[in-house]
Amino acid sequence: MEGKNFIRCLVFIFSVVLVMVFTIFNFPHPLPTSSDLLECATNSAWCTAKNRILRHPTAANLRHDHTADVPHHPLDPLTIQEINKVHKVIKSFFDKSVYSVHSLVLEDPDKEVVLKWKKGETLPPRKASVIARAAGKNYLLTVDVESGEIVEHDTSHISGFPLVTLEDMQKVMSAPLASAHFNRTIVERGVDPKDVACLPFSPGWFGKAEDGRRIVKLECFTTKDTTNFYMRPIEGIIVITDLDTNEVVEIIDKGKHIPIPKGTGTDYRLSAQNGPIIKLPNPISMEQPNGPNFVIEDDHLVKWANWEFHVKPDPRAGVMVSRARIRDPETGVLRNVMYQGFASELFVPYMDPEEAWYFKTYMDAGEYGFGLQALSLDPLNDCPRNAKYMDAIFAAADGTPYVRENMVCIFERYAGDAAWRHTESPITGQMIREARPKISLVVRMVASLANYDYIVDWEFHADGVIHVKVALTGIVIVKGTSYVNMNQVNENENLYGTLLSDNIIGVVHDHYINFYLDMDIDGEDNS
Ligand SMILES: *[C@@H]1O[C@H](CO)[C@@H](O)[C@H](O)[C@H]1NC(C)=O
Ligand SMILES: [Cu+2]
Repeated sequence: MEGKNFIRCLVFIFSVVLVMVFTIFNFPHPLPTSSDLLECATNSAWCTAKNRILRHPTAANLRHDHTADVPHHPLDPLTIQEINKVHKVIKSFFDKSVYSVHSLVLEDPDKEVVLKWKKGETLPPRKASVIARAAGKNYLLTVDVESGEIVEHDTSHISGFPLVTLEDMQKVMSAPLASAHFNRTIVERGVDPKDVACLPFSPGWFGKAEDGRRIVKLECFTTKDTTNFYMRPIEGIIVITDLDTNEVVEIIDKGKHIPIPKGTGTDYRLSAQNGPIIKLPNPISMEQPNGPNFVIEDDHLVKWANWEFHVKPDPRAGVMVSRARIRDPETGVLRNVMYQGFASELFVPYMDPEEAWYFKTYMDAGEYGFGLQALSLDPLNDCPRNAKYMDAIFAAADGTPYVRENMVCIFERYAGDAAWRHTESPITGQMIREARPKISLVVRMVASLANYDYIVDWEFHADGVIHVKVALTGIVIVKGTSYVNMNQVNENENLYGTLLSDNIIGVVHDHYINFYLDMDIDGEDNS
């Protein structure tokens, strides 16, 4: 590559590839109980399964003990010790009143401060940005980790609510069962309330009667005769619930004539497949006889080929890539490329105007936390053998830290392709043949947002390309219908989707993913 043209070769292709594949994955137990979620001391199926949601840093079976971790870089996420300190401050701030923490993350120092900072220098003051809720009020707090000083910001001009925590979801799922009306209508449809699973979909504001309340709509399924309850919706029932009090505000009870789709043939696990033979391929692995070409310094700084960047797990954004720089091959100087990049929001609107569907406009990052829903990766299946893993330290709703193991994997990818090659024609008399392998570096996480699994890759190439790929897999969310055949559908009728199987419609919808990209190619004067 010509040195002078080097900068022109810094081409950034951000393409979002949405691949809808109905694939096979293991979800060990559909509904953990709240005690599993917080303690995991019991030997329930959820606790003994691979993917635990929360693990306390004291758990003896953690792969890495993070209790003594210290920050090395101004953008390093808060450590266990730092979160513990902030937790103490919040607890005394709220005194004895009940509160919930919806976000507790590092308040990033100003960009100029980060840009000026050099390794070995003392870190800028470590601060935590906290979003909490108590007595029906939102709090936006900044806590100085060292001094414990707490600043409460005025939130009176801000509308809306903080994200729904895992604990909120856990708690609200059983709310409908407290309603006799709900039980009655469920039983009338031939469903035993014991088999019901209700999930909180699309929090939001749905009308004046709910003004000022943190409202979510629950949609319910039956888990009877299937692991894949998503295929067995109890269509038309929407339970409007207050997330703060767990109180059922209203039950929309329509669609009584719509049968619940059958459970047979819905198990997505490989072990349940029959008919055409589907089997997992033999294991494949890539050799790196001389070891990997990258290092992760001080837990978060990745150095590979000519690239250097900072990676951190974030409860809302999933993975944050910061201070991405590339070494100029002529001068050896590290040149700025991107100050920070992350998935800022996912937006999934369904396009069915019916009562039980119109509000399904998920904003997965802001409503549920793209990172909070990124569970532990399955080594060798989610990432290749040569991958290294990064754990996340997040704060639970009570403000205490927990460890999400193996949330991010980093690996070199080599598909056997050449990056550049040339063989000189023998007629010139020059015996030259040179081929350089094409290797890239991938930073990956997988967020499981209820039915969907988003695989997000930040792929770095030695020619300066950063390629962001999003793949979508998991299960489609469906709508119950009385139709079993398109012959029954009046030609003027709009199904707002496709009849996929007996009594099942796949509703038309989109997936939008927005990225925050602060590009700093050779300086901040970028647009
Ligand atoms: C509804 O059914 C569930 C499960 O059988 C039960 O635990 C609950 O008490 C019932 N609720 C009411 C209000 O009867
Ligand atoms: Cu979809």
